[in-house]
Amino acid sequence: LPDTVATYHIRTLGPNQCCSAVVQAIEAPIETVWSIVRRFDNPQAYKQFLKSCQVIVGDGNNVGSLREVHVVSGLPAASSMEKLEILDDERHVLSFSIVGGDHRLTNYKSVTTLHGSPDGNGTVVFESYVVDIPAGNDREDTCSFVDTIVRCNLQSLARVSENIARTEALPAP
Ligand code: A8S
Repeated sequence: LPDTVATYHIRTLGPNQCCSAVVQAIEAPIETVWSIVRRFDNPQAYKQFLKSCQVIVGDGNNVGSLREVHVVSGLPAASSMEKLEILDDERHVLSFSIVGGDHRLTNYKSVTTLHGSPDGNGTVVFESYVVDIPAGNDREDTCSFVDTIVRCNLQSLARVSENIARTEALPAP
């Protein structure tokens, strides 16, 4: 496993917390994928459950920036307040935590790392998270709910990145 996986994804859990991770292979160069992931101010570019985002504190490029995201209708939540924890352009690491909102994901924290394939044409994305298990739910329910959202987000990230990569690969007219 790459170094940054061990460094960023292995954490300790509190007694009433659960964690999981999702991996997604993408047929696009790491810098293409990173240009989308690193935009803390624009998560709705690939997170399809989000309809808008406003940066409330900071500029979205610095640790400590806060964003408020609004969720599409039909989900059991309307908004979430999220804080940028890590933005590392060299190692391709982004981490945010959830600090408020009208949903049940208390103490949620995720880390996303990108890993380029040796030939330069592909990327593997690792996203892991930790969250409190809400009262009345169990570990399995909580992880399957969050895993579903994260898996959808990373599949959408793959589609968006691969579309850009295809366009960039077209010969000049
Ligand atoms: C992310 C990850 C997650 C987002 C969840 C898990 C969320 O935006 C949605 C539904 C909820 O019930 C919680 O990377 C919350 O965005 C889609 C509003 C936080």
